[in-house]
Amino acid sequence: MRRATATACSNIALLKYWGKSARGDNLTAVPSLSLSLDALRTTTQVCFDPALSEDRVTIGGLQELGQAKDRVVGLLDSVRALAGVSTFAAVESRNDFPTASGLASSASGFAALALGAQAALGLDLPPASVSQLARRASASAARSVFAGFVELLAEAEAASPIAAPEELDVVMVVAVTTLGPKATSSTAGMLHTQNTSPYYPTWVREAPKLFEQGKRALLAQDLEELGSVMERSTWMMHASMLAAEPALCYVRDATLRVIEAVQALRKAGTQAYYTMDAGPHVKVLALRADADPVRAALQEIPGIQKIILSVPGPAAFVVAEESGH
Ligand code: 2P0
Repeated sequence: MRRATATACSNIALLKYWGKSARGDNLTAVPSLSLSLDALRTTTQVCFDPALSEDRVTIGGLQELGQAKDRVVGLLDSVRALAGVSTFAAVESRNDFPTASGLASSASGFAALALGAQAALGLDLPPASVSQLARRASASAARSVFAGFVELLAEAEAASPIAAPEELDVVMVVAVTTLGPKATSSTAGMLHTQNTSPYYPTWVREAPKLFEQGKRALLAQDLEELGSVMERSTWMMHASMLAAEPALCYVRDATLRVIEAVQALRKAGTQAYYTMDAGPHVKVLALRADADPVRAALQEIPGIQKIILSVPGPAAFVVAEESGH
């Protein structure tokens, strides 16, 4: 029996990825830049056990079957091929935040799985190789292998870190608007956008410019410029979905109320900027010193279930490794 446990933080894209490359292999069509979040973590134990007759997968104690399980098995197969073994594994994964609801649980989940699975088989792969394994399962997971601010270039095999967590003294204030799983997964939503939205080619043309502009702002520690580019990246991505047939709209009324509150904060002199992913929640980037007033402004909004505050997070890490009987 060979077992390892790994933890990875979720990440939120400041400059978004939406769409796959025509080259296949789950390569992304556009570059993205993310922030790993300390407060949103997945911990995954992978146990390769000769007594098993198939892979077993649980998330939060519930057994996964069908497509969700197949994605995990695909990653396990890649790791088994690298290690030259055929032993089945039991995978137990836990999130400390809502699963599959637009809080990037697939990012932290597949990063923790990739790191844990290869550690269990004693591969000791470099982070770039772990990132590549994670990306092939879920592109945003490539970024969760690394700490702080991370880029995944268009059609890149792996992500890479571009700035340490302390580069900007920021906090992400996550306003959770609804609990429960989302209606359309990211994978399905982006394929639908790609196949039916006349705005999608424009998104693919514009996203790299936003990426360059946002990355420059980050490296210049210019939060105002980074925040403004982040909001444009969010809206351009959502515009491409809204123009799909039928329209794909993740935004809800509570989402818009949070955006208005952030705009009001800004008008009153607080640096705060919003972003949304494939879900109704709003993530607000602000200076760490303003975390409490931003939280106070958001938690009174009708429809807000919960506020999660997070500072920039560390790289994925192995918690425990064990081999024996
Ligand atoms: C991102 N999202 O850059 C974008 C912004 C959601 C909106 O990456 O199909 O779960 O598994 O590669 O990585 C969510 O998509 O999709 C995502 P797959 P993934 O964070």
